[in-house]
Amino acid sequence: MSEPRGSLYLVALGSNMRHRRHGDPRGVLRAALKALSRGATRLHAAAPIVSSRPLGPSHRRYANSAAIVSTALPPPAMLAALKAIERDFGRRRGRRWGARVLDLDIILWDGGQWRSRDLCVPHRDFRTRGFVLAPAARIAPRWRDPVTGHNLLELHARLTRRLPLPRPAHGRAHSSVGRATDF
Ligand code: A4P
Ligand code: MG
Repeated sequence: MSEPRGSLYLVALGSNMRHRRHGDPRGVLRAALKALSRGATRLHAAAPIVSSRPLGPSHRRYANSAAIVSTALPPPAMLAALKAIERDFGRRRGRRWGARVLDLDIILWDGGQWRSRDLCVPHRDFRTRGFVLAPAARIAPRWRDPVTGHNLLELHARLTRRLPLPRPAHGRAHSSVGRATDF
């Protein structure tokens, strides 16, 4: 079977609910990583699964991970593919930030930035979230955020040292950053 190469995406995975077949949130993420290696997507790297304190109203701890995925899908179709996997895992849309069996977010895309009504890439909040940056920096330390110009290792170091981030340069696309070769 041919490789569906085209674009690379950095995808964040989160779960804080059990699944009747896959078990606890770690089991859910392991199964989700397998799902990312089927169909229109290929899994290139997966970060070790971490346990994290919930941000927001949910009381249950999360399992989080990150994956590098290749696909021929452009960003809106990639979002639709991720939502289809979430649905397969029984995700129901409910309260924002409510407990969920599986959350798959697009964090970075090697094509740079994407803005539409339903999709914002890079993900709006990833620079302030350790549960995204820690796993992501393990698998793609040199992948550069096209908005701030910092790579994931730098963003993670800045977050853990609580250094302020420079103001995002909204609307400025850096065409030469974030390519696969930057890992
Ligand atoms: N959307 C826009 N941009 C994107 C993108 N880059 N990737 C839109 C994915 N979706 C994107 O997301 C809501 C809508 O955002 C989507 O329909 C899509 O059109 P959602 O997944 O349906 O709902 P959500 O996840 O409840 O909202 P949101 O704002 O995505 O929340 P987050 O940012 O995913 O945060 N604490 C810990 N420790 N670990 C976690 O993983 N996750 C959350 C959810 C809260 N607290 C957490 C964790
Ligand atoms: Mg989400």
